[in-house]
Parts: sequence; C-alpha cells; structure tokens
Amino acid sequence: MSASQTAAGCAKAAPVLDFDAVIIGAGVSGLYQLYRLRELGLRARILETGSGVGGTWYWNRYPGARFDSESYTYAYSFSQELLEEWNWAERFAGQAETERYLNHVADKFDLRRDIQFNSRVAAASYYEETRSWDVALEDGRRYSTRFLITAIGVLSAATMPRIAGVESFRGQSFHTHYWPKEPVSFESKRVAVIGTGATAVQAITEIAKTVGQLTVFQRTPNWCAPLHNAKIGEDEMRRIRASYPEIFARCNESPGCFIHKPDRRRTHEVSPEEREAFWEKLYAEPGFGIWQGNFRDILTDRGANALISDFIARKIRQRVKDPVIAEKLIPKNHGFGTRRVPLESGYYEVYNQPNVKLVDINETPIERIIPTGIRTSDTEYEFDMIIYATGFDAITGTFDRIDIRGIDGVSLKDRWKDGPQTYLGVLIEDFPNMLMVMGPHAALGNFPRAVEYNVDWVTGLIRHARDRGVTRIEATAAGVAQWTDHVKASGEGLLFNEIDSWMTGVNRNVEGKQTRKIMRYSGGHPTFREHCDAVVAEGYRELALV
Ligand code: NA7
Repeated sequence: MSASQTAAGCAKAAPVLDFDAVIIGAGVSGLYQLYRLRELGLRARILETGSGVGGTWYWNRYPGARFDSESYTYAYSFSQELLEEWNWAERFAGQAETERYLNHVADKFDLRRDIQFNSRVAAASYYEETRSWDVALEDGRRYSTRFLITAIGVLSAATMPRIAGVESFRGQSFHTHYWPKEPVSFESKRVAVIGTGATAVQAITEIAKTVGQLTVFQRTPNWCAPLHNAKIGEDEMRRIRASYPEIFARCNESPGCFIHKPDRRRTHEVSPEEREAFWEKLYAEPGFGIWQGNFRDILTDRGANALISDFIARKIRQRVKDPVIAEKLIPKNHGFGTRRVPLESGYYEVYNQPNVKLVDINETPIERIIPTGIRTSDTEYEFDMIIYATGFDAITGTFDRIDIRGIDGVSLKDRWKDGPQTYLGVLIEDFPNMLMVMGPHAALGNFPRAVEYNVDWVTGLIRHARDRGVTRIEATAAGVAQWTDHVKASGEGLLFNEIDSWMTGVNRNVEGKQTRKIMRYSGGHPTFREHCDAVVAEGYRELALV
C-alpha cells in the first residue's frame, strides 16, 4: 500500500489511506467520475473487472448490440474539444463504435493510468475509526480509501435462467452479456435463443441473417418498434455538431433525458384520424419517439394505452405473414410502453424466414437443457449453440454481488432486501462516505445525460467536504425516509409500476426478486435535478457532515 496524505484525507483522524476515492467500474459513469475527481486534485483509482474500458459497451458485444438512443445524445457533453473531434458514423451507434468512443475518451484524458483492470471488487467495509473504506478484490488485494464511489451501472449483473441441465449442454453456449471478443459464426448452425427482451430482439435480428436454423424460445413477447438506423454523413455530422447545445438542452428538458419529448396532448383530445396519422408518423421516425414522444397519457391512462397497443398490434400483424405466429408475438399481459420498448431493425420479418421457428414456452415449457439441445414438454430440439439472452439482476443486483458493509458491519444486501432506500439515489444511511452514481432511486433514461448530472453532483459534494475539512458524509434517517417516500409517490399512477420487468425489480431467476418494488425515480429528470439542486442550495440538508 502506498502512503499518502492528500486532498480529502486531511482532517481529524488523518489516517494514511491508499486513495481519496476508489471508483468501482470503468463505464460511462466511472470514466467521467475519475475525470472530475482528478480536477479536484484527488487521488482516485478505478477498479474494473474487465480488461478494458466501456462497462456495458465493453461486455455486451453480442451480434446486433447497439444504441437505442441517438448517438449524438449519448455523447459526453463536458468537453467541447471532444464534441468537436468525434464523428458518429451511425445515427444509433453499434457496440464497436461506442467502445471505440469510450476508449478514445480514456486516451484523450489520459484516464488509464488511474484505472486498474482485471480487478473485481468482492467486498467493501466501512471503518469508523479511520472514516474510510477497505475495498477487497476477489484476488485478495485490498485498498483503503476515504470515499467509495459505485459506478457499476444498472444492468451489469447478468443472470442465467434457472433451468435444469444448463451445464450438460455439449455445444457452444453464451450469455449475451459475456459474448466473446472473437467472432462467432452461425453459418449452417442450429442456434437457440432463450429470451425476447431488448437484447434478444437485437441479437435475433442479426443472427437470422446468416444462421442455418434459428429457434427462439419466448416466455413474454415485448412491444417492439422500428429503430430506423442510418449512416451519418459529413454534412449531417456538421449540422449535429453545430446544434449540440440545443440537443443537450432539449434532452435535459425531457423526462427521460431523451431527445423525444412527450406531446402535450392527451390521446382522446384528438380525432381518431389525427391520432392514427400521428402514430404513423412516429412509427416511421427514428428512435424512441413512439414511446417517449407520444401523447402524454399513454403510460398513465388505460384507455389511451389500449389504443396505442392496438396500433402496434396491427403493425405486428401486417409485418408477420403467419397470423398464428403474429398473435404469439403480440403481448397480452402488458400494454405498450409499460416495459422497456425494444427498438428493432427487421425483427418481425425474421419470423417470415423459413429457417426461423418461434416456440412459446407458455404452451410447451422448457423442461431441461440436455447434452444435445433443449427438451420442452412436447419435443427434444437439437442445437449446436444455445444463446441465453436472459437479462440481468437489475439495479440492485450488482450491489448484491459485492459484500458491502457499513457501520458495525451492517450488510447493504440485507438493508435493501425489501427494496432500496436511499437519499437522492446517491447516499445510504449507515454507509458513510459511500456515494452512488446512478444508484437505485435515481432517475434512469438516456444514460450519459443522467450520468453527467449525477457525477457533477457527487463531485460537488466531495468538493464541499474537502473545502470544509469534512471527512464523514452520511445520509440521515429523515433524509432517506423522505426521499424513499417521494420516490414511491412519484411512481403512483404509472402503468409500468403494475408490470413485472427489470424496471420493477422482478427477475424470476433470482431468489427474493419475484415481487415488484419501486427501483427507480419516475418523476422525470427535470424534477429530479430540482430536488438535488435544492439540497445543494440549502447547504446539503439531510446530510450529516462532520
Ligand atoms: P430483459 O429485458 O430482462 O429480457 C430478458 C429476457 O429473458 C426476457 O424475455 C425474459 O422473459 C427471458 N427469460 C429470462 N429467464 C428466462 C427463463 N428462465 N426462461 C425463458 N425466458 C427467460 O433483458 P435484456 O438483456 O433483453 O435487456 C435488458 C436491458 O438492457 C434492456 O432493457 C436495455 O435497456 C438494455 P420474461 O420477460 O421474464 O418472461
């Protein structure tokens, strides 16, 4: 361990700590957090499980992985120079382009010298005597730090299905999150995909282009809408670059930080003809407009939601030739937009291919994985490859996988077993000096837009502490209770909170995650920022700073 007496570690106890701040994760959040802490003159280090930067965009290299947010809205906005020099090649960048972008950021700002790769954090414990955290890696290395900053994303703990026999399969198998760096060929192969979430929709569409035979095992269909990706030419990039300030301003004004803002009208305010024309227009436009830029009541009013669901169902019926398959692909247990809407580039047409089969596992459940393939209640399917697109233990799952202990050894996993409780999604009572970037009960959406605000807020708090010789920051019980109540209240009346999905904390493959919980702030980003700004303006109320 190296000895240092540095910027933040300067007050009362004056312990010799390895770092002022340890950041877990070198994704979009962690990279920017490191950049900001360096500006403060702190000694910070990122500990990262992977061997490269990028987080989500480092791991999820499955075929078809790409943005559903417009590339130019996903870029960091903090550096004019970066905005000037980076050209996006596609309206919705693929994984490779995004990974290149984040590597470029790491190089440009010389971030790598403070990033330690191949370093999975297994445990972190708070010590009151030194007001510091002890962070332990899986391989036994340990570091002491004043601040522990989690930048671990909301979808980083991949989950395998609880199906018997997974280990027995003799062919190739992959979880989409852990896709290999080497190319994988599907040619002449019999491939199974389990799952039909946003990941599967992208992967299936890409795999279907070259596969021998593809069989999709579907438990719950999702409402998908067209992405309409395209290349960005030089002229378009020039126009985008010139309008970055307006683009970012517009994103910041919208509830999800997307470029698409809800239409002020209610669904029933317009005539059926006008409604239909509006929806046709949205369906033909790129990106999340049909979800995020729709009439403002489609996610709160059951009647409105039924109408838009019916519109999308008609589109599915038009695009899928076999009416029986079309019906299977139309969700029956939730309305449009109440789960994450996968954006697609020819997904429905895949089911018109003679070499693609859809298996509804509600009709014929999977009994087990066998050495040669998959056995359902009525058939044994033989496969060369099984792809698990089975999602994540979302939002709190990555926290659960680290043994995080606060005051007197209290476990964070236990503390949150009935749902997360936080102050502004950043702090937790009894876990002093631990700060979360995009933690539970923060506002989700277009990630980098939200990340930049979150990181700046966290950085501001650390600066405030440093300037006052404060070495211990903790959320108060009252603050946590207030915020947790407010987060719950902000979710009332929203249809998606009545539906099982990763956004409501349900993952049937994980013990204890079978019932819905309020996992995220749904009052919209502008209101979220108002709350956080007010806390700063009032001198960090509801925080105990000593
Ligand atoms: P999702 O959206 O959680 O999707 C996981 C899919 O896997 C979903 O269709 C699940 O069906 C299915 N699944 C999970 N377990 C099983 C079992 N045991 N049997 C059959 N099918 C199963 O994860 P994604 O990776 O697609 O997307 C996550 C987010 O990443 C996405 O929203 C983007 O924002 C990026 P279910 O719906 O549970 O019936």
